[in-house]
Amino acid sequence: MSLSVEQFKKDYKKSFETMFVNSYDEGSVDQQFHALGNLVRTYIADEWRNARQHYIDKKVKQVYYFSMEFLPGRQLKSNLYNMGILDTAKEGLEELGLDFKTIAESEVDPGLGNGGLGRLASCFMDSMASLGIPGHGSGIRYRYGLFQQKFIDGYQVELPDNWLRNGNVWEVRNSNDAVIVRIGGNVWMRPDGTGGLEPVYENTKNILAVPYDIPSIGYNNVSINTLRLWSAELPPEEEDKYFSIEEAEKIKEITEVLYPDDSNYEGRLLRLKQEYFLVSAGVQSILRHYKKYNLPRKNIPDKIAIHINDTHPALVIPELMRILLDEEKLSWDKAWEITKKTCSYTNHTLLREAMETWPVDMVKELLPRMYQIIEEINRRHIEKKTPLYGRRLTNSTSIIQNGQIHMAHLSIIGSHSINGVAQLHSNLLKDEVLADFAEMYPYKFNNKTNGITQRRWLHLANPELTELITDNIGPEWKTNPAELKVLKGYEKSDEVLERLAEVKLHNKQRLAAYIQEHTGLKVDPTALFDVQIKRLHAYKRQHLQALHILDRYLQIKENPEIDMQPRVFIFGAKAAPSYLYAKQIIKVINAIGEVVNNDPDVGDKIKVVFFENYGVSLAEKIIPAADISEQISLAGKEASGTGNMKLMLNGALTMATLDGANVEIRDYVGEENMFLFGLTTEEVYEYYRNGTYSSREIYESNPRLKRALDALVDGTIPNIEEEGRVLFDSLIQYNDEYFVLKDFDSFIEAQKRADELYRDKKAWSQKSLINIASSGPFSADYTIQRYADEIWKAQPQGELTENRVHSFDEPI
Ligand code: 26V
Repeated sequence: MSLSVEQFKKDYKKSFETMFVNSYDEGSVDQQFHALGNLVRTYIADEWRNARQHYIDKKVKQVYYFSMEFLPGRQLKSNLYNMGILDTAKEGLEELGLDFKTIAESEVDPGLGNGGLGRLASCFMDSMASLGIPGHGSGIRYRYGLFQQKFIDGYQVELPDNWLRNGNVWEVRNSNDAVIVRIGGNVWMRPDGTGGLEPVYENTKNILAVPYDIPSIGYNNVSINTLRLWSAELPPEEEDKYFSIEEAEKIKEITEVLYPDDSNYEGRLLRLKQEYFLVSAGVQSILRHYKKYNLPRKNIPDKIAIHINDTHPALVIPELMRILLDEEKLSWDKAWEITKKTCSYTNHTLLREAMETWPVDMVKELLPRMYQIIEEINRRHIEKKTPLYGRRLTNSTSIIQNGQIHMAHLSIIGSHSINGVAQLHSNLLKDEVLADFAEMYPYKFNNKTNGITQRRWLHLANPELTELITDNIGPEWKTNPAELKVLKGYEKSDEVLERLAEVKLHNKQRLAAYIQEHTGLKVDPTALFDVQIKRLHAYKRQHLQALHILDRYLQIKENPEIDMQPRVFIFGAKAAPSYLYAKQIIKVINAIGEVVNNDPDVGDKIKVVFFENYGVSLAEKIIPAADISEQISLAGKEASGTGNMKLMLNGALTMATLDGANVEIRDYVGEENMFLFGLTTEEVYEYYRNGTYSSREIYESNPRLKRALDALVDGTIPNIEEEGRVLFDSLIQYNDEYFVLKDFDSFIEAQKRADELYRDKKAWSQKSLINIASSGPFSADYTIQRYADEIWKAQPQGELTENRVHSFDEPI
């Protein structure tokens, strides 16, 4: 939008004064933030309404992205930026004597997700709006987000995340669109008088699902989509039925808190309630909206695409069937055809323990009608497939096995597409984990490599680098990310390389100041910043990095005069509260930090910083300052990774195994511009097959590694008697599930190459430049374009995107 600074100032004052009945210069920072957020809302109100109306008028196909998690990050800056008025607002506020930075940082960061899966959903929201694709999010408005992490004595402690304390300026409560979700009770079928059957529900619990709508504003266009988050409430007409407060509390409990585990599936009743609550509210609301199109029901798949983000919302499939059968009175075959054509599913994990299954008894009791429908889907699957594929394949693909409902099986059978999130991951799904399904439904399997929004992760997080790029190659890359490759032409320009090094140094200085302010630790901004930021999990191998640090420390102790490239090891990671081993790794790393940070022999050679409460906002500060990006999971375990893409985009060099999207990063950037090490997926699978791995043998034959491992248990690092021992035993006694010992030598060797390269400032900057220049293909805009073309068949809305400067050519 076009807006003068003068007009903005006038509008801001008015917004503040009507909201707080006070002069604009007398408010708190929080009030300033709310006045500004409110103003943004009024600015976009018409466009938001227009976009919604446009979709209805033109009867366009709309995408609904169902996800139990969204991690949008702070939205003020990103909204202003996408609207094209960020600089105007900054200038206006400054002229009013207000500090934009302070205001922006006062915004809470909604932690409605665990990690990669939730952040991906939010990057996708940004890309859908920016491409003008009618695509909405459907999620849960958790009263409490992911816990706030603190360290006490080096141990993780979890505190509740009361993110709604001061309200949420971006949301609109749409009570008009509330729907009822029924759980529990009994259901039986009776003749409906027209020759069919209808379900009769008895003693159900009725829950009011109230949507809170948040705008998702496109970049440089007038396309505004909706993130609809559902909240559970007591239905007003039933208030007197729930005579006890506990009953009422039980209802609200459904949307009370996000489950903080992202790897270990646990069949908790409340989680199942959450999943059905999201699904039922979302599907009802979509079909209600569809009625506005006045089209026959058979056209649903032409106008609606429902995407299932991992299996968590897989009940979409039986819920859509329920409505089509019970309420719309369609035949099974017609309903099934519509459901399959409407739904698509993304798998996000290769870990067996993260695959969702629900006990039959639990589903029967909580969701009796869902169970009947799932059972019938399963029965028909077996009936139809047995003659075609035989018993073995039919059994292994069936939805109900040994009293458990396999949600991935339901998702594949009930949708027309299943994709993985990086090429390697998609191949492993097809060839290993879900091979039986791939044999039955080869046409359903496809890959959609993840992507990230460069707007948040570069334009906004790293304005200096953004300026450098634009100064040299012009602004075209901002709307056409493949254009970033033009930067490669500057590989030999001393001027550009020096400026790039300077920008990195500035970002590191800012991060160093932040570290000092928040941890009291002083770090040298000219040291190499080595960054590992992601959830804490054994397969991600933060403990491999811990052993690396110990190895360096022991070298220094042996020879305090040693010439060693100074490094700052930076970690950010939350462990699931119930994941004891992950918490023990946190304690061990903190304990190592305590020793090395305070040992005068070490000085600046090693510093260890473990940030508390890692999340989107911290990532925005750390990523622009990274020299090395640690992507060191055991090959074959990380589905994709997206932090790897963000760090590369900001000029970090990747230290990586050939896992997830690292493989594609290698393909684009070239292996000479990163540090590869470790076992390949094939080698890992080979070990699984022949069972010959012996970590003890490695321990006993590798004195350098032995020394680092022994330091966990010999008192070198105090205060980890228990944690050090657990870690040690897991790696030696219990044969090192994630092959940490096997990869240690090649990791250390790759780190040495990094040190050597870092000494040659120019060579490092060259590689950094090539990394930035090669990261265009990882724009989520491309990923979304592929989802839209190949899975959803959804069209960008030209009328809403005419401001756009460029079309999105595919990267080569
Ligand atoms: C799993 C579970 C398991 C049951 C309990 C609750 C719960 C909650 C979340 C999850 C999600 C696990 C899957 C996940 O986050 N995968 C990550 O997805 C990223 C985006 O595709 C990808 O980059 C990461 O490699 C992958 O680990």
